[in-house]
Amino acid sequence: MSDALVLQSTNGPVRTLTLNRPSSLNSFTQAMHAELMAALEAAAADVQVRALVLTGAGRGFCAGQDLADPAVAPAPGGAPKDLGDTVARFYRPLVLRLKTFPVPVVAAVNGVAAGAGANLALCCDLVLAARSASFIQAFAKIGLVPDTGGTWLLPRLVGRARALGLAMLGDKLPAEEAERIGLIWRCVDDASLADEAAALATRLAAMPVAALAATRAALDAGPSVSLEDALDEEARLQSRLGRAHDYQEGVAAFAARRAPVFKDR
Ligand code: T3D
Repeated sequence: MSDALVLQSTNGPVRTLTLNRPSSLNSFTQAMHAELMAALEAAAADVQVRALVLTGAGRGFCAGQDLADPAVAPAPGGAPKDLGDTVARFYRPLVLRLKTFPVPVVAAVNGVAAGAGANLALCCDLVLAARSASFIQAFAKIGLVPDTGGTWLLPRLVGRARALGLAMLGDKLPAEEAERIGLIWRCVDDASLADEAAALATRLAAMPVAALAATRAALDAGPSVSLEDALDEEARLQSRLGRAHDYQEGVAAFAARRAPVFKDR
């Protein structure tokens, strides 16, 4: 057993990070935040890494904020903690790190994903979930709003009506239903989750990942920009990508009927 709160492993171009506080369903303490951010920065800086998998140890993916963490837990008789401070110091940078990650990020949701844990998964580019997994916007049950990007992510993913239903009721959404309503990419059998996530990440790693990261950014910006601005941004991105190695390689490989070897990042 490792004491690390975030386990790291590498298989070829795929780095896997595993949240490792299984006894409390991998809920976030400040120490786990620090380890996760350090692991993300290391993966982002390593040019050999071309895809990232984020998963959890044990029977849960992540139960959000550790509600027993003295940094946030209400102390009887004590002054209330400023939760906005925790959000600004830890969850905001985490979301922005994932949303600007240089390579594709796959969430392999192995079990329950609640509160910030649910939205952490939904921040990832492609979300695979085990059939037994579930997603819970647990915030309303403890008098909070969805954070970790939830207010931004949910309506974009499933529309306002479903976003409000999920956020206000805080019900457990089974993985199959999450796939059906478009909250996640796919739900797979529990026994094949790790293999499916590895295969998906390996496939993404062989693709032009710089273009995939730009695709994520453009799609995320899409709903809040005009059609004219979206078209301008597409032109800017094609200008940049069209001058890069991967486009030249992709076209050359197409013409030569061979597999391309992409390397931009
Ligand atoms: O606070 C701020 O800084 C603002 C930011 C907030 C972000 C947030 O994430 S707020 C939302 C926090 N999360 C929750 O409210 C979820 C709380 N957990 C649950 O509702 C349930 O545990 C689950 C539905 C996720 C799973 O239920 P179940 O029955 O499968 O498991 P369990 O028995 O409840 O939990 C197993 C253990 O994990 C248990 O510990 P024990 O009794 O075996 O020693 C439980 O206390 C612990 N655990 C689960 N979630 C948390 C947790 N411990 C600390 N914090 C948790 N969030």
